[in-house]
Amino acid sequence: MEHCKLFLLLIGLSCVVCGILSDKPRNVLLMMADDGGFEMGAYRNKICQTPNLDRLAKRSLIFNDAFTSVSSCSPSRAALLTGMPSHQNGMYGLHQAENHFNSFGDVKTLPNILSTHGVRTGIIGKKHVGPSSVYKFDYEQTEENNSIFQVGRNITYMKLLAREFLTNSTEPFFLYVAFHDPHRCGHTNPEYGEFCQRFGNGDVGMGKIPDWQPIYYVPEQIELPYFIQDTMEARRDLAAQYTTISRLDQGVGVILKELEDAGHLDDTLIIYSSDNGIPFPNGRTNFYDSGIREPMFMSSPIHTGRRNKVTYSMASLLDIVPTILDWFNISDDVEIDTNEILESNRGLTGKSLLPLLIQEPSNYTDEAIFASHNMHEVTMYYPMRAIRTKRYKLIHNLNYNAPFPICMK
Ligand SMILES: [Ca+2]
Repeated sequence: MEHCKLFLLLIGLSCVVCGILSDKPRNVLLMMADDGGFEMGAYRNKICQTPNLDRLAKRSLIFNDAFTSVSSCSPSRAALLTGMPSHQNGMYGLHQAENHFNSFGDVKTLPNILSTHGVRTGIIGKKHVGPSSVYKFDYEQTEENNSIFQVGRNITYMKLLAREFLTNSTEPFFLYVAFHDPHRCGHTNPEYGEFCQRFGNGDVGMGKIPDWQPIYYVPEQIELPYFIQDTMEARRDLAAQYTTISRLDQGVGVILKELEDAGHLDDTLIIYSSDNGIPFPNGRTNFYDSGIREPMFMSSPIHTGRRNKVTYSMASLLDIVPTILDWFNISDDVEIDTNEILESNRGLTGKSLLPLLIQEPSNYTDEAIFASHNMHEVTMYYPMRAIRTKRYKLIHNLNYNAPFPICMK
């Protein structure tokens, strides 16, 4: 009889384990900042107030050495969504307007792969990649059918869109929330301030975003990054950027609240990162660490053992596709480890990061990240390749006699 009880208990336990590991629906929420950096408490910035990001960090594995493979918006997002660097997916520069870059028409992308496996896909915010048939989401609320200010910076509107997507999802989902904050906007909309820090703040003519309580800073308060010159102009810029980060931070908070209210906080892998370095000299469009190192949190409802811990493993945004495919247990669509770049079976070069949620590697000597940059704006041709290990950094400037173009937007 005792044996029988033990047997039933074991069956029961194994079913519980099965239930946790495979039967429960699995979803993904990927949140990306636009030109965001390490201006948050979780990365030891003591001035910039980011309680929502800090709370997410506490339930996440925190990456110390995460890097983008290209420090430019469209190329970075194309690499993020294909798992392939620029020269493999074809997005050599910015997508919009006269720049007009697109990925190859036969590239397999995360939303298209997931759709064929019964995962509902959604994007809210800045898309900035094409062609649309290659990056096809089931639910799209982007700059292509909205104002980018509304879908990328109005966190109340973004919240309602997220609610619409989440309440209409009966199958597993992948929701990509691409904030436009804290990108600069002074070149297009100077009335909102250099970082759009006045958009929706309730002042006359600025409108009011109900879910945002702006936090203001004085230039003397700012914690200057090591690579930015200490001038009053730079401090004013950073003070404006910090205020915009309070909108990003509270946006992360309301999106996570929507996820929780929809009942999906405990079955969703949550990833937060940024597409490229902050928009300052030595930041965006550079391959120095200040241009390619990114914040990254990964929060799993299943792997909870390393929450609020730091990983020093080298990670790349190229690892996001393999990680999400691993999470959904999809492995048959994309060939791994091939250097072929001319055929439609271009392979993924990244790796799943899920094992890091369980255990830190015993050594990092084999780890490296790679970067490939050609342009930002179409007039900014300056090709670079880079390899970064724990110990060494190599940037190969292929056309080193050319002047280094400075990004104006
Ligand atoms: Ca960007």
